[in-house]
Amino acid sequence: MDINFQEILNKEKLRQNNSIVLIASENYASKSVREAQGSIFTNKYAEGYPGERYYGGCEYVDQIEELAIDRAKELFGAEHVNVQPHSGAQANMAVYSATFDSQDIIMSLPLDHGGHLTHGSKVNFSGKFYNFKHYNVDRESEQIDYDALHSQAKIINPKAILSGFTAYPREIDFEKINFICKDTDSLMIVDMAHISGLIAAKLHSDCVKYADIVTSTTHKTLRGPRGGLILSKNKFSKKIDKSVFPGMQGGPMMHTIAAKAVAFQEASSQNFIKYQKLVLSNAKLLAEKLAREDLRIVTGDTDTHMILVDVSNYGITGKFAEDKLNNAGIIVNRNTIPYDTKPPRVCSGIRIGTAAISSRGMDSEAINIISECIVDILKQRKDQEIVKSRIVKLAQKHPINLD
Ligand code: DSN
Repeated sequence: MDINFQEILNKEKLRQNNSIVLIASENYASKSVREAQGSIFTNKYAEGYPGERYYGGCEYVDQIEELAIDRAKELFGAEHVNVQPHSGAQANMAVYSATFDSQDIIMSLPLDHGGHLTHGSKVNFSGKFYNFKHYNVDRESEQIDYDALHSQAKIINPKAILSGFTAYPREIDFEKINFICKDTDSLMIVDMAHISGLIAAKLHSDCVKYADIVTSTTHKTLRGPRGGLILSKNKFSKKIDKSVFPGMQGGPMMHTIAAKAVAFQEASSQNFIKYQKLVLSNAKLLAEKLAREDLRIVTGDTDTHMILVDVSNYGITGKFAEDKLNNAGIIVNRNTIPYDTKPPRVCSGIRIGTAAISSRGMDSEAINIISECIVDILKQRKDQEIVKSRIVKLAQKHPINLD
């Protein structure tokens, strides 16, 4: 046995079991998903696609990839699916390479308004190699102003409008975005990484039926293995497949594709819908409770798994809040809020998500405790160790199956 590995693994198990994860992009994959990901499919090279591989011995990996594709098509109602991207960032990279040249204008929400790093940030390949122009959220409502987006798109005349965000707590009106894209003759591209579980459960406006191309991760609200996914209309299928392989990647991770197949099956169950309803009700309740304690909820509310909290009312920064909460066993990440006056490493906000705690079966009773503990720490009105022991007790009452 590798003692060093085992020791570190045990410490991580303890950390996961005894803390409360409120990172909006994290979740707990099921034992079946983890077994598939740890399976012997990890041993197999399979460059190419089912039936067209560049290696022998691919008869069963072909079956597993086809199973994953068919299940994703069924789950999301997609015409074409590529399950090979190693991550959401690589899915986006493959889509841009398939669709744009360096001059084409792509409209997106910038990182500091809730977009993702790969949506044109200057420090990322997307901003370095592609011509992104940004739209912003409205200063007052802190939400997408669809009329303003429409007017801006008419002036800019983009090749594509990218929506789907990383720190945006409200429902996105994909029907409206589709209308704007049609009216301005732009491609509609959606990165649904954060909300794919809600969309699979039909608890968020659907983007797959409207968009030309949709990218996603598979591990956030969708609760699968860490990985990427591309869904598209049939007319983009050849370009996208070619862009993923051989364009951007070599051998697909067949063990992860196997785990995606398992996760898509899980996400099509009634239990998954029940779970996503809990994710949403927990987020609403937590937002309400924090607002009652004078924490400002960005946009005033949430319609998703995510709450963006402006902590500046308490005279503290997002960084301070992240550190203090982390020390008490409550894991969040600092986040910029729209029109933030503080630099990104410091920020005025924290981002909170309820996907992981809901997977542990936590409900309103737990939310009461969590919100009290958050406020106890941020107001520095209770000793950190006292709060931490309350959090450990709560966490142990809702064990995660990590074996
Ligand atoms: N999508 C990012 C997040 O939301 O945490 C990670 O890339």
